[in-house]
Amino acid sequence: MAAKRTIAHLDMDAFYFSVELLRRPELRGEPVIIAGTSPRAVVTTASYEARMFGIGSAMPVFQARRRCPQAISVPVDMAHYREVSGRVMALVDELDVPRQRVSLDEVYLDLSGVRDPVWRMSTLVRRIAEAERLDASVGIGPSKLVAKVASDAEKPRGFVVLSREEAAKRFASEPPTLIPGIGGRTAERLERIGIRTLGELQARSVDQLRSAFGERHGPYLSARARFHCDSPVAEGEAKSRSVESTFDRDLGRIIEMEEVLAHQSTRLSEELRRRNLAGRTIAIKVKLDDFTTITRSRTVAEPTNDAATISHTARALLRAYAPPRPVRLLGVRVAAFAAPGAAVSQPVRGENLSLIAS
Ligand code: TTP
Ligand code: MG
Repeated sequence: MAAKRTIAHLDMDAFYFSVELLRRPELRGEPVIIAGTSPRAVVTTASYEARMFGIGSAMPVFQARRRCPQAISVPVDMAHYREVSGRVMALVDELDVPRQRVSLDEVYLDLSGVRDPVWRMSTLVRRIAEAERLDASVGIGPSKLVAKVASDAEKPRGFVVLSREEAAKRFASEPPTLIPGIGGRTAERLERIGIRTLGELQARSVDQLRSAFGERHGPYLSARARFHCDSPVAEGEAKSRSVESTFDRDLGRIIEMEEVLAHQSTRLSEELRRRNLAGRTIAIKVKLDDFTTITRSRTVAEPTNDAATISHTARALLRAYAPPRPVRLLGVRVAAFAAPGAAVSQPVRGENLSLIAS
């Protein structure tokens, strides 16, 4: 059995919004969305006041406006958020423990063997508050999974410490999608066999899940539901890179879509080359006008970062899928990177032809 681990997950509260608030204090207490300005922009984050209207990340701005017409819209300023994030991460680094930054506002720390991890983390939160005037939530547990879910459980300014068993019990009535790694599609399939909560998933035998979900996925679901997780806190480079864009108007013709994919493939290729990365899996993402989102992927023989190969594969995937409705978003991704290059991961989430690492 592996040695007992102590993992913390730190996640800044309403990060982009809180950063904006510092230079625009008049926004305090207001429903605010941070979003792009194109007609098809989506909300990157919302103030907690705006969230009370049911507004959340990734919601199209027009929909957010419908729910809360008085919401104040603030444009996204990535450069600024990146700078603030850098300073927060510098404070994290002062702890001098292994850490894995997963996005601008989210980081795992491996505090195994460190004395008084709870005190260390509360000190860190206080330092961030003093130095940057920003709040964060923390989860602490025996794994990344427990830590992540715990950090989310009492936001904002949450501080939740749980053992695996406590987590399994505490979140038993939550939907399976609470667990990172269990997405909407899996949840639908679970529901079809009568599983609506983590508790119900925990109660099923591995054998039953194996027959419903297969040799690998079945046991995985069973273990995740009971908060088993042994993935390391490792500052690897990003596992994939992608480019995607939401259009100002839906695309109906395949030829237009192919043009977009070709352009995206070129950008992605440049980005991969710059970072000395090449991957074997090429994928497309398509969002239809009814918001149905699909991804299709293909694995090629050799790791590639070649624009023509990426573009060719993306086009083939698009043709094979043959979007049944107008398309509002297209994206291309390259994953399954080969040799670990000298790449530095810089996760960016956003919209409108953004480069994304995950
Ligand atoms: P989150 O940590 O998911 O959200 P948050 O920090 O805004 O709010 P919370 O208090 O619930 O943690 O994401 C961090 C930042 O990443 C967020 O401020 C904006 C950005 N982001 C996007 O750009 N697109 C997205 O879909 C999400 C979820 C986040
Ligand atoms: Mg956050």
